[in-house]
Amino acid sequence: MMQQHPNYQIINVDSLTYAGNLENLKSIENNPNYTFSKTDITDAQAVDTLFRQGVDVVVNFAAESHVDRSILEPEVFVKTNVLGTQVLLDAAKKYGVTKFVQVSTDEVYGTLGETGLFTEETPLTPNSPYSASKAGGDLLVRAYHETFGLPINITRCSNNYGPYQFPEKLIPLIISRALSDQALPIYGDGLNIRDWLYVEDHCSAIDLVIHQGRIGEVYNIGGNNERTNLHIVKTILQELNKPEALMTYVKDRLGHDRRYGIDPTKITQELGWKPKHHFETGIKETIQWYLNNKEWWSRIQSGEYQDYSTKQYGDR
Ligand code: TDX
Repeated sequence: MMQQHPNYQIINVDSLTYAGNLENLKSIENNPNYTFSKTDITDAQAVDTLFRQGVDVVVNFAAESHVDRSILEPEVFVKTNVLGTQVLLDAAKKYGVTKFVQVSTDEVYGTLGETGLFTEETPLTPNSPYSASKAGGDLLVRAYHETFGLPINITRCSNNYGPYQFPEKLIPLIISRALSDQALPIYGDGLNIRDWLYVEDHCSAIDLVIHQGRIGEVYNIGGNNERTNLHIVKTILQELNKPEALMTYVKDRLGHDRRYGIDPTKITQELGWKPKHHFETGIKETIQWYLNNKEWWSRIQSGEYQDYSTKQYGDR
């Protein structure tokens, strides 16, 4: 956003949970158009103070996002993803904004069989506490548009990948564990399918929705890159020259969605969005980034993340 719109004043609101990391923002921290605020979006008073400065556009990226964590501990997901969204909506309604963009996920649509794709009309049938909490937030956003006329858009993207992704998500988890010669946990039969999107392509879509999205509309974002988890893991192992023997089949995730696939026709035709990154090159660039930034993810692998990792994978 700062590169594309150098005149915009950006306020970055983050409560810095286990997944937040100010190190990721070093390159912009001294930019006069950028402010950071360590604020929890469930803190209505703090959010009100932020809005009092005058805010034109809200993009709600703030969320608890990891499905496995939501199975272990659903409460914080409801607090941040539902109540936090409501606090932001109330502030947006009170002070007035030109656009409120809710960044959501294809997971609110549930799971697909072997055929078909999620469109914006697919009914919401979330299967995990995480996706249910995101669907709850989305429905509140929709309701604030219908009831109060708040100018909103909702975006629903497929699985993101790229640099700086927290190493609990499949791709950075597999890269970092393979580099440390640790077992690579494959849930179930490894044949679940996800539709992968390079993070900057997701960002360019959000930029378009902010500026050109028709008020009240939902936009699905996906780059037609469906891959099985096994394909992803084997690609990474091949790139890193590590043995497939590291792959370890473990108990399946509870309620594990079988397949996600996005139909991006609406955003492509209405807003002219096109992803720039092909999966085959994007994944190689991503692997290279993790190879070049071992210090970044090694630091993350210690501490709080490690406690969770112990519960999840039985590491010491
Ligand atoms: O260790 C693992 N082994 C494994 O087989 C992990 C962490 C995951 N998996 C599987 C589960 C999924 O089928 O890989 C697939 C991807 O898993 P995640 O990286 O946890 O992503 P997913 O559950 O698909 O959700 C992600 O994409 C949609 C994000 O975490 C969500 O926030 C987003 O909404």
